[in-house]
Amino acid sequence: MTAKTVATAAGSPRSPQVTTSQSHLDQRCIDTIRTLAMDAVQKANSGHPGTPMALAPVAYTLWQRFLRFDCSNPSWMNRDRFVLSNGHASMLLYALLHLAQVHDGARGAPAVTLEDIKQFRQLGSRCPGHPEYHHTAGVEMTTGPLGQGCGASVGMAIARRWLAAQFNQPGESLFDYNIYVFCSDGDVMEGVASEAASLAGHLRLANLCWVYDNNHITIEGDTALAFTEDVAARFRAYGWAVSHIHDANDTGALAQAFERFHATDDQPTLIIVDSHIAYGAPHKQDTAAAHGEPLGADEVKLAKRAYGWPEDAQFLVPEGVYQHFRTGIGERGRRLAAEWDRQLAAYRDRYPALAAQLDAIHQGHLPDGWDQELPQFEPDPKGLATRESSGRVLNCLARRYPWLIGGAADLGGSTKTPLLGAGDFEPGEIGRNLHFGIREHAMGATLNGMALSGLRGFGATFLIFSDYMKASMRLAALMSLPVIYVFTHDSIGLGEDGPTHQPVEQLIGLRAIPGLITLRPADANEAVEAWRVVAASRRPAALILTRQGVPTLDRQRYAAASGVARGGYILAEAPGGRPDVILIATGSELAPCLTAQDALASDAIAARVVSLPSWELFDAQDQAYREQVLPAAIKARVSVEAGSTRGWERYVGAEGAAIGLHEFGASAPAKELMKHFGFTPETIAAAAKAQVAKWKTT
Ligand SMILES: Cc1ncc(C[n+]2csc(CCOP(=O)(O)OP(=O)(O)O)c2C)c(N)n1
Repeated sequence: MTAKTVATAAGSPRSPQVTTSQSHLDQRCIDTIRTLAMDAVQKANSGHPGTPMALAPVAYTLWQRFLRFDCSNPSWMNRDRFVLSNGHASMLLYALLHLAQVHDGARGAPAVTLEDIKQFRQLGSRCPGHPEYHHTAGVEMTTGPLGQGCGASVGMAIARRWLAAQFNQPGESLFDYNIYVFCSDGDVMEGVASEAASLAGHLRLANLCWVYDNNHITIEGDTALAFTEDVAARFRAYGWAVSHIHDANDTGALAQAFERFHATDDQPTLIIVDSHIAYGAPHKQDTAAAHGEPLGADEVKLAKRAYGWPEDAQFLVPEGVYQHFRTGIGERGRRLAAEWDRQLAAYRDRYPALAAQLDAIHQGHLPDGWDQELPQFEPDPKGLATRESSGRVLNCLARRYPWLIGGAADLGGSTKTPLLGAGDFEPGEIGRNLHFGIREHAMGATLNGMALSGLRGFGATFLIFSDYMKASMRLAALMSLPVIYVFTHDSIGLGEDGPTHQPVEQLIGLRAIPGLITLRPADANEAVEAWRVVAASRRPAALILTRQGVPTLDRQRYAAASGVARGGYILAEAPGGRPDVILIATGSELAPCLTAQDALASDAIAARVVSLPSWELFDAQDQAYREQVLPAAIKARVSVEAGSTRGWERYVGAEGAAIGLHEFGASAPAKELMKHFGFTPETIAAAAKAQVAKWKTT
């Protein structure tokens, strides 16, 4: 080992004289990461150079010496996970993926080429502005919204613990991987990370290690502007083990901190690393200017000079660098993965049923016979709440779906989501009922991490509180993760809790998220079908369920609930099969439409009733089917949904009638509220008559 001093060129008073102690080759690798990041940001004329420059030695130490990651197979199941929660430092990750020569098996090509790095942030490059899951092999998740990587990592740690409990056998430890997260001041400030850290501490997730880049700089300047708490004390209070490394370039001390993490088996670890943003850049180091903008050509040269780098060389990967990565992380990962493959082969012989489950998890398949126990509900005018029928269906499904695990944000009883007899997931117990506590945002983020680890996670709360977890839901949709959200108490129909709890704009907000499926079943059998759709889907889905009872419709009289799979279907054809008007509803508003249909019939108006539980699924049907359900020629239309009417014009037309809410609800018994706000057969029938009259005269 040689000691190396890096002095910044211009001798700015803020520039530290940092002594490093690593071999010459190690230093060359570290500086390659730094200069690739600087050059890429400079060429793109946008991006964040400062943090990759600061964290290069930390990332290098972790990857080169500790990370168990097979660069030739980045989806190896027992790999350590590396999450860059401060996703704006994406060039740090891209440089690592490139230098470690991570291979994208699906494309049969390197995950990141030097050309990709030169095309940083350009259309089609494997190096987009922030790391994107599915887009670049080796990127464990999409990050950018600060805090989300931290939050998801807790789900990854939960999943790892669950996988180990489910699959490891005496002498056969298939799962023992760790989850490493790099995070910044912004991550540590965000509420979602704080919620998640609290949960991780409670659960004693010892396989989780966050590395906090304590550089004291955010966009607006020094963190002293807004962030003066004692982070170490906070994390200790959460139940974390905390180390503090005072110099990001001290790779020896960093290695010791990672070793301490490995030796800790009863709590998560936070390693606080003091670093200098834009390390080595004489005028930008330790300033917010190193954030979110290129250093400038002159400053890049000066920083290179400080590293002892050829000043005019760009995108330089000096001799020996690739080879050094190959003999470090490359060989270690390949050897470990090969050993694991041999272990798995023996495991297949001894535990074929478990091995089949593992394959299904890895490939994202459903277990055989997953839907065999799904129930059917008898017609019942009194019926039951869809949260109740959903809970029963969920339990039937879970019996056949061992890796379906989840819980609620302290509303298990109200959302009917506990898996009976499946045990709790707690420090001393590894069951399938998670208790997220009152931490909706962490729940959303955690579910992402679980899904990224192959588990089928569900999370439940009241629909109104979906707002708290929206950022994580958006990321789930962006990553196409099959997370399941169970949102109950879905309208003013929840009654006396009043406007603070009564969703109005939530449904249309969720429907606006690209890729998310929303499903608002109208009765118990639609709830069965909704769960069937959700289980088979590879996209995130939200079930929107009532608190109050709804009748279980007689499917001899009305169409089969299997129509739910198409998003919308003709539930009750108009008398004579020639509708004068179409009534369209979701959830609890469907039954009043059926009553209105009867009332209209006695006034010689033929109404068709369409159940439209999922806009997304219906919109995905072919034109012929949509035309069959909602024929363009029938312009008299009424939609009924106890939520915002925004968007319903898509189905009723600009001149159709949309019965919904234009204000927050009120505190009163549900039945009174439904009447007060106009969700009665009488108002529906009146609106239908007005529509019929309107379209007759125009
Ligand atoms: C939730 C969220 N809010 C705001 C931003 C915009 N943003 C990007 S980086 C950043 C702060 C950067 O400071 P820090 O987290 O300390 O990162 P570092 O300076 O160490 O790179 C902000 C506010 C974001 N990405 N995510």
